[in-house]
Amino acid sequence: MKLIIAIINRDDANAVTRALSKSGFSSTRLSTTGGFLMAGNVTLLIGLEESKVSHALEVIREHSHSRKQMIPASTDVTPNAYAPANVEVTVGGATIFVVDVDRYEHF
Ligand code: 2BA
Repeated sequence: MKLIIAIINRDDANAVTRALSKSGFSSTRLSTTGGFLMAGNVTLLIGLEESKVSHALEVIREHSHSRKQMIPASTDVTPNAYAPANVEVTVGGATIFVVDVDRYEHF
């Protein structure tokens, strides 16, 4: 058995979870925060058979879209300094980890 940990954009979360459910995958949705942008995102936990991992990843990929976001080039605020220019970062899509599950119990 495998566990997919999928960090996805908050704006895609409903579409992804709906599509997963429609395809027969159970998922648990956690509200999370990215450590870099400190913006809300969503982490999905999906337990499944190894043979179904590719299908689940395809469903997630289909409904996750990367976005460009502007952030300050520096967070240092130095008195009398020019305001830092913004830089563009590309926020995925989805960040996915697939891990082995040693044991699964469901009571
Ligand atoms: P954040 O940590 O808020 O990162 C948002 C986006 O900021 C990243 O998009 C990336 O484009 C940029 N970024 C992150 N760290 C950076 C750095 N040190 N320097 C410059 N730019 C940086 P994604 O890579 O698509 O990541 C989206 C979210 O996925 C992340 O939100 C984080 O919550 C999660 N994530 C990404 N990689 C991860 C990893 N290796 N382990 C755990 N979570 C991860």
